[in-house]
Amino acid sequence: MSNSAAQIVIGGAFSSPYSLKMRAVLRYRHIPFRWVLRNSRWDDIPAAPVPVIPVLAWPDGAGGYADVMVDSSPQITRLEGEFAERSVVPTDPALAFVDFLLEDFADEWVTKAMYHYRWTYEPDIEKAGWLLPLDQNLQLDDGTHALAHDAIIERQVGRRALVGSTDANLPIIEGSYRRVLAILQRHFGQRDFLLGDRPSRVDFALYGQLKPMLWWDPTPMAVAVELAPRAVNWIERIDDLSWWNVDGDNGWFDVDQLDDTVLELLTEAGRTYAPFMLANAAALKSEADAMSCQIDGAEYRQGPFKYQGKCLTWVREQYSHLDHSARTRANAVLTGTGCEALLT
Ligand SMILES: N[C@@H](CCC(=O)N[C@@H](CS)C(=O)NCC(=O)O)C(=O)O
Repeated sequence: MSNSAAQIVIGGAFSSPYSLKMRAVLRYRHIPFRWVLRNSRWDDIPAAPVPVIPVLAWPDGAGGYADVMVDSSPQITRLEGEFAERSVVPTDPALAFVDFLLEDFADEWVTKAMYHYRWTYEPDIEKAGWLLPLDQNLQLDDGTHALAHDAIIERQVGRRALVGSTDANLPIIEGSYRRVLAILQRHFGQRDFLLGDRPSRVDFALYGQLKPMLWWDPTPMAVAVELAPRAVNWIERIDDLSWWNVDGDNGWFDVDQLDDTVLELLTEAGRTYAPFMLANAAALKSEADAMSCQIDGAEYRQGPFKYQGKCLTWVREQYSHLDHSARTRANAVLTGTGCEALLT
């Protein structure tokens, strides 16, 4: 298991929230792995079905790879099936469902703030423009580096509207970021993680999206230091939790005694992510050019996003697998948060 031939390889980038999320999961779980910078000279992982990062690759024992896969949430699920120790999935299926839902909120909604802050304000754009190309090649010559800076800025700024980062949506996205920070500041005044004395899927998903905002991009960093210094410190912890002690399957909170701050996070998901996901699914179904919904009394609008339609299906599938008792307990937590609208 510990020889390098058997190691899972993760292909990612320092600037990629989902890459950092998965690397943190592997570290915490004590799963032997090798990190490679995707598209660098060390990258020997074949093309994945979709050209996104992170890619996880399983060696075939003969110097190649038997399998490659993308998408962090199914990656976590697969690792749960292959490794038993230090699980990130709560043992109670009702709590596991709440965790799955909050993971998706971080992956699919909080990510909008991440992309928005990176590519909206000049200092963030310039920093990312100069640093991101170096992930793939530290020795890029100055001329090529300058061209890469211009090209990546043009491409990424041009994609802002695709994920909803428009001037019209700005108050909604930035307002949500500030509320999430305020909730986490209070939560981490009492606790080390969201759903137990151990981290779960939501901790890693939030970490992935927040890491760029709290540690990298100057504009959202300044907001975070002011509103949520505890969350800024928490990011450092989640990055490498290989030191965190776990006692078997113990350490999860009771789903019917979750902290008020966790309920507030669910309520934040209910007022933003839930209407977004529902309107997105409806727009995909009717093949409309745009989705729009009301968030906080204002109109939120963007083009429909196929992948997020799939995510809603996954959330509903997880819910449909709950037995009667687990469903009743999950419902008791979700009713009144706005998230229950996703499940009907
Ligand atoms: N749903 C995927 C998202 C992965 C993703 O969107 N990765 C981004 C970077 S963080 C990417 O590779 N985008 C492709 C591109 O920018 O060309 C996950 O959960 O891992």
